Amino acid sequence: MPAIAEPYRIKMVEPITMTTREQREAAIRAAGYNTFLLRSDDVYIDLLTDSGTSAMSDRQWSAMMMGDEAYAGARSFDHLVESVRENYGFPLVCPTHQGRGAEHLISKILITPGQHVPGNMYFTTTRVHQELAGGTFHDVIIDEAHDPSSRHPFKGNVDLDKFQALIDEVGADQIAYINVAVTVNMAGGQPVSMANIRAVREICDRYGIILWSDATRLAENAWFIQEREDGYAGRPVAEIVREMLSHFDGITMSGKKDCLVNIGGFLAMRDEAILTKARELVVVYEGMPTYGGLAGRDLDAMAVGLREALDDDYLTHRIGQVRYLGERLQAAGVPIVEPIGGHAVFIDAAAFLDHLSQDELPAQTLAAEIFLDSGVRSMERGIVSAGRDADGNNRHPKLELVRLTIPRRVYTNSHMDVVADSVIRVFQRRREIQGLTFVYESPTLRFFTSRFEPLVAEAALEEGRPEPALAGA
Ligand code: P71
Repeated sequence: MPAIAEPYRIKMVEPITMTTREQREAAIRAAGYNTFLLRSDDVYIDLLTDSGTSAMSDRQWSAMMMGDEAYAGARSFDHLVESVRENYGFPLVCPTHQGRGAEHLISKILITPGQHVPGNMYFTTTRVHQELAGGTFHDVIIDEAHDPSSRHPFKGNVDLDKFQALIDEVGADQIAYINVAVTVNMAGGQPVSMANIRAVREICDRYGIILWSDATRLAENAWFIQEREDGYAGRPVAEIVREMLSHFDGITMSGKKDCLVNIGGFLAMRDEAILTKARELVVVYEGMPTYGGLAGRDLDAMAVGLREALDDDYLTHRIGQVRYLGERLQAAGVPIVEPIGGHAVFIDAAAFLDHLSQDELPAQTLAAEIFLDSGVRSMERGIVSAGRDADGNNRHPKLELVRLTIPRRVYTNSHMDVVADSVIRVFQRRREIQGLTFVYESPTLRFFTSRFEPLVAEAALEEGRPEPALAGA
């Protein structure tokens, strides 16, 4: 395999902080052992998320300088619409401040309270907006998606039998729409095949069900289709994206991922009636329909970034970098979700800390331990993220993961080596690590702001011993 270097060169740099173990102990304690509550200045390599953390290109920065900040009718909006039409094939666009703004609007527009919304695995903000609109989410992803060791090439696929069973059970008229995410974040950044999208479209056509997509990471999905699906080798990603999207009635987009911007999102669709409703709502919740809570310059940056993200060389390097990190961990025996996904390496925290029960919050614990070891920030994607069900009971998701999320065009493979070395060090002393417990649990999207303490602290306090920073620390 020839080495794949960055298909860009570095024109501007941002210094990052190096910390000592003592500083990191103080920082994680102050953050209630929640990596979301750490200060960025205390973080060395920030793999919390790939959302809004991209480096923009010189072209994007130039476009920003040309942004039109008129309150209404700005040409920046026209630029976004043109770019969406050309690259995604949707004629109609409604900008929003970010992805969840678009999710909020589409949930309100398409869901009548009491209806059902199938999707290929939940995403936190997506499901919350569906529930707030009175809908009930149903997971119709294939079973392999819930198995970290399954090497299915398209682990994001919709299970057509599960979708059909839901239609049979509740009736097609009680299904608000089906939401197909490309790629599937919570499954590990796993793609959906073109064949599966086509098959879902057929079912939707048969029953008159709206087919929507969460297209947040669509470029990465298309790259996997090019790599893995018969008939797509050698086809440009831009072409595959157009074909993928041709099957959908519309999309919600978080521009903070595959549009390579720090803020922004939108709805895009074909149906004028949906656009009209979106425009009625966007003025209440986001801003005028031509800016949707964004500055004109943000719209221009997004218009340029969404095109850049479809570049084959960029994607080969991008996904190659994620793979580089994943393969280094695999070589050391660290359990990770396979196949390695598009935006992140997901560590199987349940297997990594198999001496902890899920209620001892293995993924939350592991994220804190990795930070303590090296200042690398990751994100819990397990029982804490899954929250509670309608009866107030903790959901126990099959996947208990720590996500090492790679920002786009930001870090080099030297950074990936530092991350791999740190995770491997923690892996080697995993038996010393003990769990965490909630000390404050926030009622919605609890992973963002909840606080924790080491479980050993309780025992230590009872015995009158001083509280350690974290078990094994
Ligand atoms: C990610 C994020 C950002 C995030 C959201 C919630 C908790 C923690 C971090 C955002 C997504 C996403 C998908 C598939 C919609 C959104 C919302 N992801 N769909 O992975 O991944 O977009 O953040 O722009 O509102 O870190 P938004």
